[in-house]
Amino acid sequence: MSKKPAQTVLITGATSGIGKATAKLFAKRGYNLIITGRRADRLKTISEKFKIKYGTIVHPLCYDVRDRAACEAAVASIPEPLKQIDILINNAGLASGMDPIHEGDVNDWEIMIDTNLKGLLYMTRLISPQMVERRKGHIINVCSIAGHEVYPKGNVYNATKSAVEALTRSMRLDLFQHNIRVSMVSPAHVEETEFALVRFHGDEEKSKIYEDFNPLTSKDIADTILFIATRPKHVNIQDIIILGTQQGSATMTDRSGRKFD
Ligand code: NDP
Ligand code: 8X3
Repeated sequence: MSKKPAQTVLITGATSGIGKATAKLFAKRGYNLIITGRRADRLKTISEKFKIKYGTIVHPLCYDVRDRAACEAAVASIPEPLKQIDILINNAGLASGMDPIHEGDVNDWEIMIDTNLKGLLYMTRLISPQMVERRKGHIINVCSIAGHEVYPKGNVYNATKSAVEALTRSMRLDLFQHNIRVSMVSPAHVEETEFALVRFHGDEEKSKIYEDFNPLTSKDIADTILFIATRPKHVNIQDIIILGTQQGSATMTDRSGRKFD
């Protein structure tokens, strides 16, 4: 019996955190990978490591998801055997700054809107037509608990993730009749990521937000994404909202120490 060809998964923002952990898990499972991000050195190291360790195809694409022309050029450059993408994981994203609305930095706002929203849209617009044509595909958006709950000083980040939540539902309405699944995962705090460092503009002190409780790990989210992607074909998971056990909501965290180490 001939072996089923490996599926191809494109993961945006795979140079660190959730995207990198997800790439590792899918590589381990034998998927062909296309990994993206802006840091060429990391893409090179990760792809070489995964190729050797897991014997899978890993194709790096270095570009900025905010740049529409760069997204188009990157997707056009994908080599023929990988052009048919089975799973698109829209993960690249960030919070930039955490200020009350009247003190917010408009530059931070534009970065979040352009990355979390426009980047996700550009990539979806480029990849989804071939999925529709083949009547085969799965789009998994990395949303956040911030797309379900707002919190003080979360304003624009909350707005972008609420938009991801709305888009995920709306995309499904457009795509379900083409046999395309659209899902999302909505995590609360996740460590083993650069999220806090990026949010606080590289301030290491301010970024120490995970030390006094057990947050989720990037692997927890990778496991969840793999679970979503590997359900039987007739099953489409809309959303998995996932919090660490020491979190009650986006704003309620038991910071009395790490209980599960
Ligand atoms: P990281 O900062 O570790 O990872 C973010 C990834 O996105 C990096 O690979 C980065 O790559 C990429 N990225 C950011 N901006 C761009 C851009 N303009 N163009 C291309 N790639 C970009 O954080 P996380 O792993 O935590 O974040 C991943 C996703 O998870 C985000 O959408 C975030 O909102 C979401 N999330 C995170 C949570 C957390 O607590 N950590 C909780 C809930 C959701 P590079 O810098 O190389 O471009
Ligand atoms: C990241 C989690 O709670 O900082 O999306 O918004 S939170």
